[in-house]
Amino acid sequence: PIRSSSNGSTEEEKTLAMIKPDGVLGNYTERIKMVIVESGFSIIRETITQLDEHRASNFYVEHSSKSFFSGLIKYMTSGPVLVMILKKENAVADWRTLIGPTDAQKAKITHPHSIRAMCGLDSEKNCVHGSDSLESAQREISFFFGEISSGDAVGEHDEL
Ligand code: IDP
Repeated sequence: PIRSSSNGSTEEEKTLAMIKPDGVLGNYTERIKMVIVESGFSIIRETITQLDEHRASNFYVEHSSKSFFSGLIKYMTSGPVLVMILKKENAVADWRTLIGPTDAQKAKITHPHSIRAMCGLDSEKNCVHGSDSLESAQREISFFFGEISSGDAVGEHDEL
């Protein structure tokens, strides 16, 4: 059950984080994980996987009509990705803040301490992914890890 809270700020949340192929191949994995832990997130699950065209297209289905879609799929299938479930209060929004804006070039100027500023290249090759809402987080966690994790607040007996 989801714990009730008046302002929502004390909810433990889970979000999906991904180090994209440029981040993995560029050897940023350990540095990014250090930032994650130092920022108060727990990495409760992780797996490394290689997306094929079908899975990448499914993951990014909301962008299938965009002009950048085919480039995005080519990029996302160009090497392995490291997928993690992160847990913390306000994990969804806080992870989005930590990764910075989509365009890594802009991130270097406006959010110089963000992860995308550290290891991203441009508006496509931006090194990391983060769920943009609780609903996306639940879908994306299920996408990679199955139905083990409903996104409900977790109690102390939760194995995750
Ligand atoms: P987000 O990852 O910051 O949430 P979205 O708009 O959901 O950004 O786009 C998903 C991914 O598609 C981005 O992370 C990036 O890799 C790619 N992308 C987004 N916009 C562009 C673009 O204008 N050109 C090329 N690739 C893009």
